[in-house]
Amino acid sequence: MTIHDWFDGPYPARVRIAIAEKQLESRVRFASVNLWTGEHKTPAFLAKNYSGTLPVLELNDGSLIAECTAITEYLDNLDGPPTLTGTTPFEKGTIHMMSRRAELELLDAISVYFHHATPGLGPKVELYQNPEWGMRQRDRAMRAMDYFDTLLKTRPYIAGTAFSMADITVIGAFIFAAIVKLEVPAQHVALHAWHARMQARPSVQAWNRMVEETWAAR
Ligand code: GTS
Repeated sequence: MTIHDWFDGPYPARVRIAIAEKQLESRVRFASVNLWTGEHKTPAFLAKNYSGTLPVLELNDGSLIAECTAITEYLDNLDGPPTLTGTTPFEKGTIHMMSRRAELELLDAISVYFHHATPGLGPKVELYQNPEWGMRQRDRAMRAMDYFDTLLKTRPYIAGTAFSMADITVIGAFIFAAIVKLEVPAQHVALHAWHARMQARPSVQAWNRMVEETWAAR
């Protein structure tokens, strides 16, 4: 399997963390697509993913799966535990709901803020920007931080009692928040405590290490 991605991207991080959680590293190779030069918008890449976004999973027979949640579901169904997308119908539904909520309200909102209200990937890639829309999404993300903080006062993980894809989505949001220097307010104690626990996971530590080492080697 090949993952087409960019090493320190927050969305690619979601899939890389899922791969590490599932211990599938030996079955995957990574092919770099340079976001900063707009390689993800070239005809060759758009033929792999109509949306022109990373990451994309390419199977050995050439089949393609885009979208982090879809890729994570595929990987999760390859092998045994840990389960990232749930086992029972209720778990599956709840994890899907919470991951989608984390995307819509938090991660995607931060991404829109980045692309519309900051220089984003630069003028060659950001062909249309709407700063007002970007700032609204920034506010939306800040409201979502409050929501997830309240939620985590009552449960250890985003979707309930077990680590799941929904946690990985919020981890991706923290990664993007750090890139755009959007601070998670200190008063969100439960959210910060959850994040500290996530940072201790070997999958997240491996991602942090990989990013540091890649930057150091550049
Ligand atoms: N819904 C998609 C998914 O879940 O895979 C969103 C993917 C996405 O936005 N990926 C970013 C991207 O391609 C990668 S990164 O920002 O995390 O590095 N952005 C480039 C662009 O031009 O939107």
